[in-house]
Amino acid sequence: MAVMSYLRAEREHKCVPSHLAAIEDGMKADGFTIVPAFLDEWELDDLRQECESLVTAAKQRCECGVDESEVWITDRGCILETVNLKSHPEAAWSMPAFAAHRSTKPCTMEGCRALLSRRLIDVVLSILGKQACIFNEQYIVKPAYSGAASAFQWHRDGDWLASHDAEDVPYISVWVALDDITEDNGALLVRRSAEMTRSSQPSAVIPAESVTVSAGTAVIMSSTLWHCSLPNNSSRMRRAWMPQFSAGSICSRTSGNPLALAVPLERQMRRTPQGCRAYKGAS
Ligand SMILES: O=C(O)CCC(=O)C(=O)O
Repeated sequence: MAVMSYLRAEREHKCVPSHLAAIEDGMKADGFTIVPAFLDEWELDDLRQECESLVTAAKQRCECGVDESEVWITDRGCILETVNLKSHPEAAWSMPAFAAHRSTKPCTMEGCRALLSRRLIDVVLSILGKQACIFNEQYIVKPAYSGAASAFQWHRDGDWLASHDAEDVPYISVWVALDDITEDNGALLVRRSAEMTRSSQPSAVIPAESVTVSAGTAVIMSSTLWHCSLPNNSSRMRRAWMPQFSAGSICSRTSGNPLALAVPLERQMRRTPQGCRAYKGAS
């Protein structure tokens, strides 16, 4: 497996160019890269706390306070999103509006800081180029003993593009384990393939590999990577954090409007919905 050693540039939390190059090479060769110890202990703790806050808030909203089974989490696909675009539409394209909303309860300033860390931004810009945007962010929470209800079937994250008449913009998912991941609690399975491979079925020829990693490890996946995840059969909740980034805004071919978040990462791209430019190929 393309496990690479990852040494953080001290203090500044920047990735040094050789690490960025190794991450990019892994993406090109296999469609994914594993980055051990991507989060430090403080970020891990901050994101776990934010995850708990989102679980509590979602539980209150669905009025299932007396429901101890946590079936309500699997009923919503085990996904908890950080941003509510219905109440904060401007957070979809404006970095200041996004950061303000993203830092407010049930989210936290510390969680927002982890998302906008120089280290993560450097990795994203090096893979996707200067027009990269945040286009989604979610936690994936598999309750204890949730079995098959918490398994994810084989899919590519970019499968929805065609069904939503969306422009074909490359994007990546930065899946980060918030708990130690085993085959018993919901490991990812991947079928490595070159980043640009677009076969419509998971190839039976390419073996599925399980990704068992420690908390804090990132698995950076291309939107074309076939992957799934196993059920959580353990006695503890299994959590992951997964911000997603696109190489430009992902717009409807019909309306031209962005279909998800399109928050530019580079300061000079942070303008207006129009200023957040559509993807025009590698920058
Ligand atoms: O965390 C998991 O179990 C899988 C998440 C996933 O595959 C996805 O959200 O696309």
